[in-house]
Amino acid sequence: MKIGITCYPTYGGSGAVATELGIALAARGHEVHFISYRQPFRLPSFLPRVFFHEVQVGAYPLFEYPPYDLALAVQMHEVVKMHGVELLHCHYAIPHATSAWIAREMLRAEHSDVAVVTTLHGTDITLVGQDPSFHAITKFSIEKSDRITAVSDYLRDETFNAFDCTGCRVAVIPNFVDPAIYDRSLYSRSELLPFAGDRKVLMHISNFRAVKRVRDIVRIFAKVAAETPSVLVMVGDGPERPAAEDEVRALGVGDSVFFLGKIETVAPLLASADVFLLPTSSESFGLSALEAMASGVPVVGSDSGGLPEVVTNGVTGLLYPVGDVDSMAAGVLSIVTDPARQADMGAAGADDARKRFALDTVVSQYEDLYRSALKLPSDAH
Ligand code: GMT
Repeated sequence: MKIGITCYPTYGGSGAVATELGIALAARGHEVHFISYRQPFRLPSFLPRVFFHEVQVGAYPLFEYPPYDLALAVQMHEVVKMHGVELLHCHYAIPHATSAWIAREMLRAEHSDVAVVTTLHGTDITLVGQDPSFHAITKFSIEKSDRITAVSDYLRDETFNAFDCTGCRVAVIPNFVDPAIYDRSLYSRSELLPFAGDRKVLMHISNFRAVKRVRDIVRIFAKVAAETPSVLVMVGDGPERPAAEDEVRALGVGDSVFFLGKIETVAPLLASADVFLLPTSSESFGLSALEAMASGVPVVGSDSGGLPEVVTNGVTGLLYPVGDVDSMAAGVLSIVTDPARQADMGAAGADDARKRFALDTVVSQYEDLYRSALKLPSDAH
């Protein structure tokens, strides 16, 4: 198949999933065309059967808000015509699904066509899509997609609730990990994090937005560090980083908290962690938690959104009510002070990640969905 993939190319789970899906599809022989305003951050410079088409938005003094969605629609239309792309797979509803609908209408006016698949990732439904300025266009764009997927049961249900989308058929296809990359045995912690020494390593990776509750992460860490020698490694960047840094100063833990900034390849870091923290207020899936599990790292986080579908409470991690910093700190301590428990939970997470979220299984699910959108026989390539 010839597949166009549009995603946000910058740091974030939806772009990571879209890019790794495209790479896996190309490895299976499909031709993949990424269409976005920048090369996706997890896409290496060249791979066979993988192409990148940059969306250029023309500048004009009248444009206080340059219309990226229209430029994207034009680029999608162009790529379909030039390369015979059969299907556009949009990751994150707005504006990608809207642009794909426009591109398809343009093609139909020329007696051509393209199938549109939209994968809902999280805040496109739970936050941004519910903003009054985007609600109607989000609902419209979802309903006009040929196939819709959500990354968790939670997100599928939220889609029905938020958009009263009774006619929508939302297939749940979870996110996935490549076990060949997220493998603890491949990396050496002492080389990578020499500053940690023998101390326990608590880690968080995100784009530091308000939903991540980064102040809670620092508060949990301060309680743990008061009981056992530990460091906190914060990976990523975003609007709430100053708030986290404020909390570090306020709690006087600056000499054991390390902000590493945006890092594209996180597998070696995760393999160096003892516990992964994700106390987010609402996470539709929690790709970073899955990557931690695959790396043999127990997850301590909140019992909300789609996270309980990824982390099995008491088996591969510990989940508590949002904001319950005391319990989360006690949970971390119960893991890091009991090496056997930490090893069991880590091994259970790695095993579960390989069984329930294996790359091969999930990519096959997407292939089946594409074939059904294109009305191809189920085993045709
Ligand atoms: O929806 C977002 O906030 C953005 C998105 C991203 O690009 O990081 O994150 C969402 O998609 C990820 C990949 O499917 C999920 O693992 C994250 O849980 C989800 N974020 C939220 O729901 C807050």
